[in-house]
Amino acid sequence: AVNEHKHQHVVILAFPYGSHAAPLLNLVRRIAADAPEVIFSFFNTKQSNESTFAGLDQEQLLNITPYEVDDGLPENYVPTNPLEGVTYFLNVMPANYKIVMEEVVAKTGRQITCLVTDAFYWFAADMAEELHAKWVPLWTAGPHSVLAHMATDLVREKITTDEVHENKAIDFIPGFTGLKVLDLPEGIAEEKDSPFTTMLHRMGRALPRASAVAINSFHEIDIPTVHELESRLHLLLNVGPFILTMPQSVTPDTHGCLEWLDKQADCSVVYISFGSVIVPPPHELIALAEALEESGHPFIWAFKGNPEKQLPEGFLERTSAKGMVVGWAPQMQILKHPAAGVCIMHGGWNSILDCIVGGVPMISRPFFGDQGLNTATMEHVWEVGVGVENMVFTKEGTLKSLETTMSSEKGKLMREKIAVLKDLAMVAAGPEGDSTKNFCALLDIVTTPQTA
Ligand code: U2F
Repeated sequence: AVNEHKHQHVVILAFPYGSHAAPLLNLVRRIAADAPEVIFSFFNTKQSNESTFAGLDQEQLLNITPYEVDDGLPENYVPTNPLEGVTYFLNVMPANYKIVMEEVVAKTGRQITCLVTDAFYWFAADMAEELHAKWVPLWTAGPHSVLAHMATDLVREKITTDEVHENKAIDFIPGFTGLKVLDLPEGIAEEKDSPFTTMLHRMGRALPRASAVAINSFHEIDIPTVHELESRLHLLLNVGPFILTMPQSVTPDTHGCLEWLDKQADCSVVYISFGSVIVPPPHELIALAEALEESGHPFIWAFKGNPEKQLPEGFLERTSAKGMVVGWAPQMQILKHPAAGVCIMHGGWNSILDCIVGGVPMISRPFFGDQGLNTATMEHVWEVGVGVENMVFTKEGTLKSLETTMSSEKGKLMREKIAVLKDLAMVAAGPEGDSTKNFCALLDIVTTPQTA
């Protein structure tokens, strides 16, 4: 295919918030390594590029060049939280991309032959058509949430406003048995006037136009859902879990978590993390800390913020022999350690996959987007964890969830069930596995010319 590659120019459009740009870059790095003659232009905001490309030198980047797009923020404006900039960004796209794309085509002298984008970018369907290029979106989350967005019109047709309030079961989408209307991401069952939910609705309608849709998941995770997606798309390519299939940047263990885990009993440690954007509200942090202290389980807490200020007075001192409160932690390594017992989390898709690959049951407190659906799926469909009582941390509710997952017969079953998912993930990512074969198909689609 080397000759065919000579004229190919793949443009990547990343979404610069949460855990979106990094997995996309990891996917592109693996494709680029196998297609040295193709050029890859990676478009993202300055800020997100800085963290996404941190620690990678040109040798590792090969034929990938990062470019900056406007983030839409007013001059000298500093957002107070990581998600505040999203609305500004959504307002300037896709125009911000178009400007830079034209410049890069002029600079490189190569027409764009394929757009690899975050799946959010519905507008790429039209862009690709105008360019006579292919469109390959990456859905960075799970199969249920993307199917829910694709089924938005169907959900609104089937479910009345009263039924939304009654939290009706969703019995008309394959793979959704056990799930209810209120588990769906906001803005699906009832239209919501927000740029974010409008984007996701448009995405759901646009994805069937893609040459192929890549997803950070594996075929066997949920066969009915995967089959339904396959029937709605030209081609669905499960190429995950990325932690097993794509190059990863290593998180250094600066606090010595792994050495500390070596001294703990098997399945005894509670690991706590809420991903890259969420900080639970103050009273919930306190309730969670109190529950942890009372439960007596050893723990590692990857804490975003200032633990001295935000945790109960004296908590750090009292628990210093039992627990570690650290900043950014080597999450996957921790969850793979035999001492890991349960993961308290927010239902973020990457963390769900980390738990599956680590074989560790979950306690989830979802906040937004796909997190509620991910939580309900892991609890009611896969039965590998629980959502916290009423979906907020209280001391009593958290103690109950810890008891269920760490000490009950039900918890043991959860551990067995997640071990089965883990094995399926390992097989999928292995040499003969589905995700490996799908990656080859993806590589071919992205790097060869459009036929007809
Ligand atoms: C958004 O997710 P988040 O970034 O909030 O959360 P995750 O999908 O769970 O990803 C967190 C990643 O950060 C890693 C961890 C995951 O790969 O291993 N990590 C770490 O290495 N050390 C730490 O101390 C803490 C985390 C969004 F909010 C979700 O709703 C979506 O499901 C998700 C995917 O689209 O993106």
